[in-house]
Amino acid sequence: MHRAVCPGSFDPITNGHLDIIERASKLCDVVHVVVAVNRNKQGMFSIEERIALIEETTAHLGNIKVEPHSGLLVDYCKERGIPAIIKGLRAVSDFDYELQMAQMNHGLTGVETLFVPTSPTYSFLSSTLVKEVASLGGDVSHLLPETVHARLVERIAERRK
Ligand code: COD
Repeated sequence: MHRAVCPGSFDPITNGHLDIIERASKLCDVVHVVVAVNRNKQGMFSIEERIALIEETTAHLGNIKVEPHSGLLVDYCKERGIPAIIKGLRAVSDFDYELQMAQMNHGLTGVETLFVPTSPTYSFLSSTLVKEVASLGGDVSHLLPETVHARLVERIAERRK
């Protein structure tokens, strides 16, 4: 496949995200990692910080383009002629919502969604859970790239001041 999009909030990028991006990068010439901008949701990291962390942790792959996008994901795809979205599926609980989004996106512009089953090591992993556990003092270092873990610990400490 020439190009595909891996979208998400990436607040922050986890080893689960990275696993999907790495696998997508083997299937495509270029993977567009799209950081969705949601003005109604205040994240732990700014969009610029999330992009910097993704760029840093995917630099070794050599075919990743990271961009922010506000608005419909299908518009991002359409404007660039990208035919497919690649998503990770963690569990049956992800499936209902992912299926709805995939069908909606296909109905809107014909863009396809391809699902990659998560590695069992990361099937329970989400950015939300990582932030909660880390905020309460739990060790999440094995679930994040080293640099992301360092930034998360720093950010939690800053917020406590
Ligand atoms: N293992 C495997 N895959 C994972 C894991 C894991 N542990 N964690 C996350 N992923 C993958 C999943 O594919 C997931 O969909 C993706 O990474 C992103 O995860 P998050 O948590 O960073 O991001 P979400 O779920 O908040 O992202 C939702 C989107 C931003 C993709 C979605 O809301 C969207 O497309 N928004 C754009 C606006 C739009 O077009 N809306 C209409 C949709 S029909």
